[in-house]
Amino acid sequence: MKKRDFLAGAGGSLAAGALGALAPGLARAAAPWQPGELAEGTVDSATLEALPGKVPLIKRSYRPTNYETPIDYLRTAITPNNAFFVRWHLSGIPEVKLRDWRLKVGGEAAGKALEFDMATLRREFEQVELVAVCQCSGNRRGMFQPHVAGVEWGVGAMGNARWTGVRLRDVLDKAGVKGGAIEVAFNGADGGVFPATPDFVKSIPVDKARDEHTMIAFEMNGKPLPAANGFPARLIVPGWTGTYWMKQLTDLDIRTKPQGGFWMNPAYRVPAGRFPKADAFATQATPANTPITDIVVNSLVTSIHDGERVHRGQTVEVAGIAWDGGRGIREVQVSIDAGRSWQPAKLGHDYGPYSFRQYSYRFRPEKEGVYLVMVKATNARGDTQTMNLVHNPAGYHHNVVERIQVEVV
Ligand SMILES: Nc1nc2c(c(=O)[nH]1)N[C@H]1C(S)=C(S)[C@@H](COP(=O)(O)O)O[C@H]1N2
Ligand SMILES: [Mo]
Repeated sequence: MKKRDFLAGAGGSLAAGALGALAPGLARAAAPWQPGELAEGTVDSATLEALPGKVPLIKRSYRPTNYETPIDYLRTAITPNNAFFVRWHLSGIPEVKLRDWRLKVGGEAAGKALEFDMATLRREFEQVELVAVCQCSGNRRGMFQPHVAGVEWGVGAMGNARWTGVRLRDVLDKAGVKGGAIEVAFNGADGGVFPATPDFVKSIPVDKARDEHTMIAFEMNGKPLPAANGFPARLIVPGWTGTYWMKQLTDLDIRTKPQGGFWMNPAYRVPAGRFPKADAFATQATPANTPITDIVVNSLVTSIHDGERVHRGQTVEVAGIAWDGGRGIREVQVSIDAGRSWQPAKLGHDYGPYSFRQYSYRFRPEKEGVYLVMVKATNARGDTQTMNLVHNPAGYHHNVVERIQVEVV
């Protein structure tokens, strides 16, 4: 089947969905620069396509909708709404109308069941704001060697935004959290198109749910959430990977038992002991593995690409962003000699520990030749990026120090 036919067909069968109406007039272009570590087929099959209200993003899959942010939009500390990446697991994504939308709170460990519409949610609880990174667990999966199965993301399955909403804790406390509560589970309005597809339901430990920074957001950078990013409300689970950031949030379930289901286990697991110092998720951990929790410290170079050519005596700027799971970035170091020596980069404005932090470092190569540039971020706890990939079956936590060749002529 040719790509045109595929898009036309998918558009037809999805016509009722908010994102389904996008197929007919999709703007398409060749994809921009992508990391050299991606498989050739992955780079070749990626095109730029504009979802409604979005600039052209790198399409990784159409159904479900998985679109990656091009590196050009990751130069700023805050990612624009119209360039923010889009990740859905299931293909049944309804168009949620604000007037029909309700948030239900209940469960065995809830004092009582409650239901909110948007006006009540906004009125009854204090509004809070937080700048925080949403990064897909599988960001950079496409760069794994050997290859692992899943969406073949490059470096742009992430974004940073200022979120406005209410504290999840305040909403839970209104219902009442009983002593036996161990997890809070949540569901969104989306579903599978086949009954056999497991619904996307996730949970977090009750302590993380009651953390003062965990929130139900209805605004992103001062605007209502885009449909593709979860209108009208989504969870913000600062420091933890995107899988917990439930979009089109409809249900909160205060639980006395661990949440089951495919998306809690076997999905979204990391092998026990391979990654040091992660936030615990004790009610879900097994001897073999544990749910992925906080984001590992990482950085991205956005000013130059591998294979860049410059002239002798020209100033080269090594700039980009660094982030982690909420300890905050303490230092970004740059090497221009393949890791033999390291210099500190200048850090940009501090938007708080859950945010991207910009950095920049300048040098002027006087000699011709190939300079191997590396960037390494360290967080406030002293965690730093790895020099070699820590392999794991699902392709998570890729935070290998980038190696960028700059040819000086
Ligand atoms: N309802 C719903 N929420 C969801 C998902 C989903 O498939 N359905 N995917 C999650 C995952 S894995 C990620 S990485 C983030 C992506 O958020 P974004 O699409 O706003 O970038 O949404 C999360 N919330
Ligand atoms: Mo994700």
